[in-house]
Amino acid sequence: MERQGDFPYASGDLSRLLSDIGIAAKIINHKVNKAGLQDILGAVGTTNIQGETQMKLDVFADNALLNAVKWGGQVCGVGSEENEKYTAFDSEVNRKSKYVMLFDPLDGSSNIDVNVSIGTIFSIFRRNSSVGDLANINDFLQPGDQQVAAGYVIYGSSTMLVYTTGHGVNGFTLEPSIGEFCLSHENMKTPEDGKIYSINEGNLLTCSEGVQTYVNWCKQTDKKTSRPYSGRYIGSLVADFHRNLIKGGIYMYPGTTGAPSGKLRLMYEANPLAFIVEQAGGKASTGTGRILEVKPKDLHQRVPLFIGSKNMVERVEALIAAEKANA
Ligand code: P6P
Repeated sequence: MERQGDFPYASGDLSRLLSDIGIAAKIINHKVNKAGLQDILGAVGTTNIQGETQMKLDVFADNALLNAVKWGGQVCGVGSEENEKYTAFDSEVNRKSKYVMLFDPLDGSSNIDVNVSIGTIFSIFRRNSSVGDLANINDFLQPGDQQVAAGYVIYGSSTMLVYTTGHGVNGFTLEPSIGEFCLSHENMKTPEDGKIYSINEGNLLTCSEGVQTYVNWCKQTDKKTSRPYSGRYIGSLVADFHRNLIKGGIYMYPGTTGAPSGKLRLMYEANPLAFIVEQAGGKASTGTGRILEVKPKDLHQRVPLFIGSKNMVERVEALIAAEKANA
């Protein structure tokens, strides 16, 4: 609310949309936190005493987000990792709204069973189609530098909502006793350098030479200095990203010989985190270009991702460029 003044033409719609997302985050958090009790409360796929079917948590999270922003009335449509097609909301209120949202409702959900932190990632664009019309695919397939807001929720030792509207990054921690997100990390900045590299080294030999050179450089023991870098890889993008954002570091999911575009999705993983990291002074690259300038062709397209401390991303970009020059 305080930052609304940053937007001369703000009518409060974006503030209300962010508040709707906060409501969904609280609903998801409540469910995720008792995931371990799922067996006691009815295994996924069974019906509980109300006759409701126990659904997979990522489907639950998808429904929670979709319904929160649909009934909040601030978006005309959503694109989700969970659904092949985008959803255009056909009510009079939704058709008159000016935003669309894309999201990964519960990234890293395979980690729920082992109690590892997971997250929700969201990205908000101004619609291209006319107010009053149904949303169409062109409202969604916009380059990341057109985002008006982006953020994530991390369900970890505490539950945090971190987002940007293009005027810096702020982190809010859920205070369960009052059920509100309280500002806990104002104007977050990521260190220009760090000592943490995050990559699935099981894929390393299928990555480009430039990436292999960078990772081996991180691991080399230099007699004159202490242990150079630490490898930290949780296997949950939001958790790895959040740690590196605060401590400094680089997260890499490069292309491989088997998957040249890597694994992560542009529209609802790379773009929102790239907007956040740039606003925090970091960098986000495909390895050869800025993530936020990638022209999307498909709602679910994948993209190689190198994201985090500016100097670390620039170093791996230089090694990739050198490899290409020598090729
Ligand atoms: P891998 C989770 O499935 C995810 O999308 C990210 O959260 C995570 O960083 C990555 O995939 C892990 O992938 O191939 O290393 O298991």
